[in-house]
Amino acid sequence: MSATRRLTTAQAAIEFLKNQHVERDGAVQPFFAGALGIFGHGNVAGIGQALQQNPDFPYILVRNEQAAVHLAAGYAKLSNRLRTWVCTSSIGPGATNMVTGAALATINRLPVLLLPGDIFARRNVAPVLQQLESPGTQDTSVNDCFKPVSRYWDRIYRPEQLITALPEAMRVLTSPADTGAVTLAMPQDVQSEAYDFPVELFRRRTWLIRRPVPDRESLRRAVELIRASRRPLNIAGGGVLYGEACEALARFAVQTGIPVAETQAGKGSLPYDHPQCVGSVGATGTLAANRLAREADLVIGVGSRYSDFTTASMTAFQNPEVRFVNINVADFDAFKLSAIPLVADARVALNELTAAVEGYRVGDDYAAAVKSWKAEWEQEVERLFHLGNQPRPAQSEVIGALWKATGPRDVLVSAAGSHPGDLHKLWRARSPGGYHLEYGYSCMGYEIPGAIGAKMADPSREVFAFVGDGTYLMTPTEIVTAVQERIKIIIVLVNNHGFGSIGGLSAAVGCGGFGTHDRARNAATGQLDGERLAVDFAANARSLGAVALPAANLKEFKSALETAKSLDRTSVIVIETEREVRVPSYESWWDVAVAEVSDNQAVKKARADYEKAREFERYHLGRG
Ligand SMILES: Cc1ncc(C[n+]2csc(CCOP(=O)(O)OP(=O)(O)O)c2C)c(N)n1
Ligand SMILES: [Mg+2]
Repeated sequence: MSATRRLTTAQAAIEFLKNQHVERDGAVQPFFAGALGIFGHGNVAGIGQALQQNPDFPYILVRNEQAAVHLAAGYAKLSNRLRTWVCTSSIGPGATNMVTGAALATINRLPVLLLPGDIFARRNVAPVLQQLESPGTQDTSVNDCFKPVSRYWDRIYRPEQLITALPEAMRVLTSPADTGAVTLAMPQDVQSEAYDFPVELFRRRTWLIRRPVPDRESLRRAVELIRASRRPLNIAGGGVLYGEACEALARFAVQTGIPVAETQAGKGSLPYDHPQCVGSVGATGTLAANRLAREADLVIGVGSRYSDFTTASMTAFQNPEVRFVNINVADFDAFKLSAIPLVADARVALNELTAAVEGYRVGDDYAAAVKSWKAEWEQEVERLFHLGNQPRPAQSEVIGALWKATGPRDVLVSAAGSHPGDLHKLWRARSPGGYHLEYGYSCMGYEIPGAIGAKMADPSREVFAFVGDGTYLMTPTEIVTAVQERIKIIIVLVNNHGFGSIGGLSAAVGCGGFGTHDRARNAATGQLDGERLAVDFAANARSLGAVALPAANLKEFKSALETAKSLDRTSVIVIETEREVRVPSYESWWDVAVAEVSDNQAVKKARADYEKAREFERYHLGRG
């Protein structure tokens, strides 16, 4: 008989998780920083009790379960996916609050482990508080909602199921190709049940984060394509950062002269002033990158999932001869756009390519075009940073002032609103991880908990959360968690009185900004076009424990930034901007389907333009 330890299911889970480590490039570290969550009757006596008896596995109380998952995702993102948190919730609403966070983590390929409480496995006392009943089966609960948004999902009906479920959870969480949210639903009664677990389950384990090499024949074909290409373009995605392949990318780009454009997740792969860096690409791309993409005969995608923003809804690549080589650890992504798939680690594949294409260099004309378009773009950024708009500044000026106040290692966190587009174009990234955009799910409410997670991942970096008024109103409450944990972040709240982004989109689809302004119900019209809502953001921030720094203009904004930097507490800077002065798009578009029939002239016109623009959408079915 092998040795056993008698523990509850919850105690065994925590004991196991505490002992999991990861190793990459020889460096070993614990995979979990601890647990985040909120207790209710569905986890307090099980997981709650287990956490209490494991003080070396820190527990952090958050204010909303969704925010716990965002915090874990932000932490994992700035840790290049080598560390994360466990998120625990009660059953019912506490659990379903985490579904949005799970989707965000899975879409962004960020590891988070969720342990939602679940209904009684024993069933005799059903329906328990918050139980979803079904007349057709007793084997369903709200936690089934996690199935499509988890990369691994399991329900632990018996204590011994942990012995096989936990290693599966770790396999997925530590897999660069498969990672995302992992959900282990934990029925409330089972959490507290004792079992004689094998001692082996609790030994220290180290999961090797592999760096797979590309297939030889695929590499040979990719090299052939590169050598034959005259207008090649690299697209750097999140995989470059997560795989710590920035230097390898820089060497490849410098040796070959191939310019590097960046996705939201990949921005910061090269510093903005690197000669080969042409900035953002796609729907929110720069002039330089979008022109290069349009004419490219070869696109080398590194660690990208080719979202519609990157491909400008499949209109970005117009050269009829364009081919793709995709370096990606995931088969799924590597095969996109009929590419030659290099299913491999980004760093390894780039190093091998660099050696194999020695002697190849882009032509002088192409290099000259890259240089001059890049210079033209930098001038455009300067223009937008200094519009001098009165009486309120434009958002681009706020971004410019913020950029000047930040240091090269500082981290900028954002996710939704007009900010991701503006920042993708204008932010001058200077270090890997410094540009932290959650743009897989673009989830309003990620910014504050995500920034707290980023700060926890690297306390040596100053972390800024850039949020709109709409986003702030959705989840300001994790400020309380930041205060509780004595964590300093700087929140920059740009108030344009509503949804500037969606308001602009609404106008573009012929709907005139309907439902996107912060205005009261108007008794005369029956619409939301009454007086402006007088939300006092500074008072709100103060009430939650932050230092509030309202700024009436750009000058005050700059001085508020200096004050915020000098503090050791979380602060919220509030600045009003002019909603209608926007950053344009640059020779690009995004497919948002306009109503096909309407009596409204503006909608009809938008539909006609839309149909014309759609003619540029392409399938990339490859050749050979
Ligand atoms: C959770 C969630 N709900 C809805 C949306 C759709 N959406 C995207 S941007 C936006 C408005 C954001 O407003 P604000 O934060 O004020 O930024 P602004 O658009 O004014 O720049 C909305 C509603 C979203 N991305 N996330
Ligand atoms: Mg707004």
